[in-house]
Formats: sequence, structure tokens, C-alpha cells
Amino acid sequence: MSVDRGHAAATYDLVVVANRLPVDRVVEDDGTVSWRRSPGGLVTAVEPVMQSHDGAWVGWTGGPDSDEEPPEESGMRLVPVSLSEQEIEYFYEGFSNGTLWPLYHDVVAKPEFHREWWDAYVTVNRRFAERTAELAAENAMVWVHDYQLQLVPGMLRELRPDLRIGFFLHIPFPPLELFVQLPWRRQILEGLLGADLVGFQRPGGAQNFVRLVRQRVGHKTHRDLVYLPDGRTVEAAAFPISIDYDGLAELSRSEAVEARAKEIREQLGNPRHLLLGVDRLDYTKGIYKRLRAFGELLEEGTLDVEEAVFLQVATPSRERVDEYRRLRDEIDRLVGHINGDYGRIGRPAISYLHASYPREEMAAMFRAADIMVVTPLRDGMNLVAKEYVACRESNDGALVLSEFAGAADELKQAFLVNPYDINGMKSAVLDAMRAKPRDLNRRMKAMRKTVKEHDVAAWAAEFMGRLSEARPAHHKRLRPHDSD
Ligand code: ADQ
Repeated sequence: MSVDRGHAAATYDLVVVANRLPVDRVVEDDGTVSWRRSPGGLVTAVEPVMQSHDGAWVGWTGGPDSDEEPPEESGMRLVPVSLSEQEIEYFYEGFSNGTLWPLYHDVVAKPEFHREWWDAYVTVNRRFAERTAELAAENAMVWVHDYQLQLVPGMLRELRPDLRIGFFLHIPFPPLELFVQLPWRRQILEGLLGADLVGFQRPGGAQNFVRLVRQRVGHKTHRDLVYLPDGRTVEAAAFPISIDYDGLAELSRSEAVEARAKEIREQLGNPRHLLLGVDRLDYTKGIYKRLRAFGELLEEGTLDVEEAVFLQVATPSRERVDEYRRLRDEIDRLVGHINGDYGRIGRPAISYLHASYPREEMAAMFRAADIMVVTPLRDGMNLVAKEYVACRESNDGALVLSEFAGAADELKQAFLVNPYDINGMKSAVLDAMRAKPRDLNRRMKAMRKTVKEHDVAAWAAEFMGRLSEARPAHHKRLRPHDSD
């Protein structure tokens, strides 16, 4: 039961803790402040759970030094955590996105290790933990999200041993050999072990975690369970995230989206093959190698811009981090080269867009594209692959998908590629172009069934269901005789 003694001291049965709140603060031209719901799967995922609980969401507003509380959203209280300019630089851009992000993505870029970044990470995680401890009702469930907040479960457990704490990592959890580079590896593992349930996108992530805990912290483990000296048990398991399949499928069927899809194809010159890439502009997404593969197909004369064009949408992201600025320049140059060499008047080989679009426009692009090219070098899941599938009601279209995206575990009927193998990607694109409609139909039907059956509501319900079965601290589990 939660207690409402007016907002200030109210407590909640379910608290979601994520780096960002699900709203953006918008300052209008006349200076008035409003809040806009920020697009994102997480809100959609937790909304149904929040409505059946008495929920609060703790997160940062996205700007410096702001603890102004936004209005409630979908029946949940939104509780801001404030970050200073320097914390944004050290905690968010630094340790989260300059250290952990590259380290957890196969060291695709070089992670930087700075002690002052780590100090800010500890300080900010503590602030989140303290705020959450004040908000959670007795025996409440707390669901902490992602790599920016890995110390929160441990800090919260110390403050509030009564809570049931779940943690979900949206990005990959790296193999031991990479993780051990981190000077603060032990603190991170101990932070995560504060949770009762630690969720990962793929079974491999859960296995990496359990192996590290056994070898580096020395706790007993058995399969996906960790046995702590205080008698608590921590479970590690995979919960592959998904999308609001029905919502997106319905949107994609609308006449407006259909008309817009047709218009997009016309504006691109009605090519026989329209290839599409949609990503945050991030070095893990494999945009550069993907466009090179397409450029080579044009260079060799295997393809011609009269028959195939590429629409690449890349939303700029983390622009204050050096590595992202470099990537943006590299891709700008590559696109310039390819268009300069192979484009014709009114027919660029690659239409390259930096904008962020509303859902309708995204759905129209997915409907318009014959081949969706999703080739991250490493990705926790990749929702774009699932979104494309949800928009292909006609069961046509092909998905070229990296083996290194979590989505590859479920979308087995995609044209799977190794994103480092440029020749392999070229062949996969050609295979997709030449595939018989019956083959494409069979693949798309199977993938649509998978995503429909395992949508985001199922994902959230599974995680919450498992967390609600987790034993509170005073219920000791029997230890097995041996560990593996
Ligand atoms: P991301 O790295 O952000 O997420 P992804 O899963 O592809 O990657 O999600 C991106 C989302 O942004 C998609 O819903 C997509 O439609 C949307 N989007 C992309 N470009 C857009 C644009 N130009 N305009 C509007 N919307 C756009 C992290 C992990 C992933 C994991 C998710 C969820 O890196 O591996 O799948 O979290 O757990």
C-alpha cells in the first residue's frame, strides 16, 4: 500500500528509475515552459504496468540544474533528479557515454578511463538512489534501467533492504575479457548485485555477468543464480525488449501513412529497390560500412542509381562527445563521395537526412522501403528491425540484419550478415533484391508472428512478473551443494 500525504511525502508501490524522464522540457519563444512526452519505447512498455500500480518515475529532465517537477504523465508521478553542467559532462557524456558505452559495445571505439568521471558517476547514482529511497513505499518494487545507473541497486539496497529491486540493461553486457579493463569493475558488479533480478537483452549477457561475479567477486553461482553471503539470491536472465507491435501496425495501415509511403517513393524517383537505414548517428550502428557496401555495388556496376537508391536517416546524438563528431564528419564525406561519383541530376544515390521524425513519418518510410538495412557492429536489441517488420502488413520487403544485434536471436528469417564483412553485406543485399516474392513472404510472416507474440507489453509483464516472485531479503533460499 502506498501512502499519500500530499506530494512531498507521498510514497509509491512501483518506482521506475531511468536516466531520463519520459518528457522533454520545452521553452517556447515567449519564455513559457511546457513538457512534451518524449518518444521512447520505455514509456509505452511501462505504461500498462504503471496504470495498475501506484507509480512514480525518477529521472533527469535533460537540462542542467533543473528540479522543476513536470506534471503527471499517464497516471505516474514524474520526479526530476537534477544534474549540474559539470555532472552532465562527467557523468553523462563522460563515464556513461565515453567509458561504459564503448566498453560494453565490444570496444568498437576506445573507452576512456578518467577518475573524475567515475567520481561523478558515483555521486549521481547516489542522488538517484536517495531520491528513490524516499519515494518507494514499504516493500515496493523498484525497476532501475540501464548502464548509467548500475550502482543504484546496491546503494538502494543499503538504504532500503525491504525493497524488491529489478535492474534491466538495455545495451549488451560485455564478455569478461573486455569488462575487466574497467578500473571500477568490482564496484559495478557489486552495484548490480543489489538487485534481486538483473535483466539483459540476450542470454549471453546474463551468462557473462554470472561468470564475472563468480570469477571476480567470488560468490557462489548456479546456472543463472548468484548466492550472496548474506543469504540473498540474485537472478540473472534475458528479457529481450520489444515494441508496441499492434499500435505501430495499426498506424502503418492508415490511409495517411499509405499515401505518404507512396509519395516518398515518388520523391525518390520510384526506384525498383528502395533501401532504408534508420539509426541514431552512433559508431555502434555500422552506418559507415553499410554505406560503403552500397557504394561498392554502384562502383562495380552491379547496381545503378536508376534501379536502387538508399535512404539513410541518422539522427544526431551525443554531439558533445568527440567520437560522435568525428563519425558525423566521416559519414558526411562518404555520402558526398558516393553521391558525387554515382548520382545523377535529380537522383542522388544516397538521400541522407539528419532529422528526427514523428511516428507516422517513420511508419511511412518503413512501408516505402523494399530493403531495410540494419547492420550494427554491436547492439543490445535494435528496435528499428522490429518496427520495420511491424509495418509490413503485405508480408513483402526484406530485412538485412546484423548477427550482432540482439534482434537477430528472434528474427532468424532475416538476411543475417556479419557487419564487418563488406562483401558479405553486398551479397546479402543482392540476395534480398533477387529473392522470390514467395521467399520474402514466408520470411516476413514468420518474423511478424514472432514480434506480435512477443511485444513490449509481454516484455514488461514478464520482467515484472519475475521480479514479483523474487524473494525479499528475509526469505533465504537454500544453497546448492556445488556451484558451476
Ligand atoms: P538505441 O541505441 O537508441 O536504443 P534502437 O533500439 O534502434 O536504438 O531504438 C531507436 C529508436 O529511435 C527506435 O524506436 C527508432 O524508431 C527511433 N528513431 C531512430 N531514428 C529516428 C528518427 N530520425 N526519428 C524518430 N525516431 C527515430 C538502446 C539500445 C538498443 C535497444 C534499445 C531499447 O542501444 O539496442 O534496442 O535501447 O532497449
